[in-house]
Amino acid sequence: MITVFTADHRLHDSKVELFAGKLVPSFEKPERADVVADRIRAVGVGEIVPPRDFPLDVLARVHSRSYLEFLGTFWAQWTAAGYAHNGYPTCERTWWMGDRAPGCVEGQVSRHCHDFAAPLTSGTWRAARASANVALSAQEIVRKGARAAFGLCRPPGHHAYIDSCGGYCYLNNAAIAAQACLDDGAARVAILDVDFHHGNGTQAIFYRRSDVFYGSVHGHPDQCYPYFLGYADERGSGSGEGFNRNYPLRPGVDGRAWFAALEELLKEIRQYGPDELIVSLGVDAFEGDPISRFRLSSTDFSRLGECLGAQGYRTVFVFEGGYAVDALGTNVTNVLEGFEGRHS
Ligand code: Q9C
Ligand code: ZN
Repeated sequence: MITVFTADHRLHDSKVELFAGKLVPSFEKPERADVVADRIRAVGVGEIVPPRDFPLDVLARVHSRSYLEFLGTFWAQWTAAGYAHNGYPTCERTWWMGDRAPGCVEGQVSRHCHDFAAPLTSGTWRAARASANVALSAQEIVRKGARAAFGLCRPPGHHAYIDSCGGYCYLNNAAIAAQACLDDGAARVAILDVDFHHGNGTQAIFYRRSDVFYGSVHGHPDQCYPYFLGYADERGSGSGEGFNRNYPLRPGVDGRAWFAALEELLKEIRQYGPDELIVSLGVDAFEGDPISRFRLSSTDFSRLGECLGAQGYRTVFVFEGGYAVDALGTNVTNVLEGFEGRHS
């Protein structure tokens, strides 16, 4: 399987993140993508190719022009205002506060960040743009005939909304790839999100649409980030009714419960009958993950790959979360090798 990857992801390096009220070394760090690329080379999963550049218009099929403009101009505005550290929101925008577009950079950050887990740095825009190019290039490889491809994206994407960043995510890579797939002629695309966290951004982007099915297995939002979306009764609305499916599971579950939920979700995807499958491939459901609370083993990730390979769809894998750096390479390659019916 071809992997798309670029070292440009390193341009985003927030160094610290806010965790339980403290600034701690970032869990979402450049090393994450580098160890996965190293492991792909060591195992010989397949060729690693660089992404090609896609125009801004392709991103604007999912994100608002004003949000893209904000991300693209943020660092220049931030430094012009005299700041040198990471950008964080200073005010929360909730619906009863109105929906104005502030002119000052502090106001814009508050307008476009929905939590405190997506610090904005000097290189965030360039890295996020490269990450979207990685997902789009992987999608293009599959569209041109490959059975599958892996977009080794960083920063991740599934918590990013149409016009806001959060949860380490700035551009929604899986959503951008799904939209590109439709624009290339597909009628229906399914996104399967196996990251430990619910992909609230992806769900929100497609909630009212029938051309993209979104399904996720994740930590119950009653106890797990992102808290406000991911409940089982969220099934889509309007013409999107029936095309959103959530399987929240309690913290602590192991492979048994997790695969039981996955099998149910795969049945629903089969009924939907997508032209292509996009997998939001987070591996933070791993038992050793430092910020997540499921108990999947490295062997379970091989099984996940086999399971997905058996579905028969053209498949684009898009990397999302996973923070147990020592096991990250193995867990990701186990999925990819399992998909191709190989065991490492
Ligand atoms: N104590 C992804 O895996 N931090 N994002 C939550 C809870 C944010 C995860 C802190 C986690 C974001 C792509
Ligand atoms: Zn996650």
